Amino acid sequence: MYNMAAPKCVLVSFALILICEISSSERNTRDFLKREHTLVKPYQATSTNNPTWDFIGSTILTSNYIRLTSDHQSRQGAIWNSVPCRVRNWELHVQFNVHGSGKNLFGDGFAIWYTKHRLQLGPVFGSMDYFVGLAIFLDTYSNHNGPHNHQHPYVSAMINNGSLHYDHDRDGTHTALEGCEAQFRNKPHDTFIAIRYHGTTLKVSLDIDGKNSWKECFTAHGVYLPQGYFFGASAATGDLADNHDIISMKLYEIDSPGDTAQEYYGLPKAENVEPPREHVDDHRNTVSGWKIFFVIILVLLGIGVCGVVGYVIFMKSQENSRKRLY
Ligand SMILES: [Ca+2]
Repeated sequence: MYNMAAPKCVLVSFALILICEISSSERNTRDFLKREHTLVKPYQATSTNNPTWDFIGSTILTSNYIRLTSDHQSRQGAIWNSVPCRVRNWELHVQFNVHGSGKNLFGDGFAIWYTKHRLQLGPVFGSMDYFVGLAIFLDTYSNHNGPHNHQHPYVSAMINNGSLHYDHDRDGTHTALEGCEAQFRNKPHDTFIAIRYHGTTLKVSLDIDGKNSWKECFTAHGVYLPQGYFFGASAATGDLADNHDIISMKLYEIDSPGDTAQEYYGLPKAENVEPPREHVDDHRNTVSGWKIFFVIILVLLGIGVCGVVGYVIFMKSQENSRKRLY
């Protein structure tokens, strides 16, 4: 009996190992790469290789890179995926190259987007302000001399429900979720950024040292992003310029069998945003809050007075009618 069972066990476990190995090798290859959200060479807009991507503004395509802006002033360019992303947990890998002739003066940087709206040029690294979704900024130029607690270039994230303004003059410091310094410009080797969104955790990592390994930039918890938004990348130059090149954008689905997270349908939000620091608008908001309070008190008093006056008039008219009756 035992002699018969033993080879079966070996066979079964051998088959299991085979299945496990096949599925784990699949995980790391193109099965989990979402083709419709991926942009790789060759880039010809007319070719079937990139039918799901649109290019606008100063963007030019070559055989080796997509140039959002060239090293010239006042440019805006962007690329946008035309397929909304239904993947709940994902990781986006972007190979980029920011380079130019400027030694000390260069800018402004570029942004990677996961937003509700797409294909709208604007003032936020070449894309629209008051956006709805997630932005990752790779800001190469410090716009103000205020009390920055970090150097540039600076990588940061911003979550917006459409109500927040990106304050370019202050490098968006009042609306940044998290960030890190990163010297990614004018590198002789390939440079990459990874944006991972799993559950409600957003993690941004960089591979910019030519060591072929990811280094964490930051991790933020309590980040809520709905499905169905679009991936994109945009860049802008102003008085200062740089070449902002995208080499590839690859989206990986990272759902695992144990994931039971509920789908989120609300507006983008981040639970752990630092309270804004020394911002004039906040002061104004508290003042307007008090104003509203006083207005409500005045309205209530007004209603009270009207009520009393009305009651008195009513009683008098009742008295008069009674007098007339008798
Ligand atoms: Ca800046």
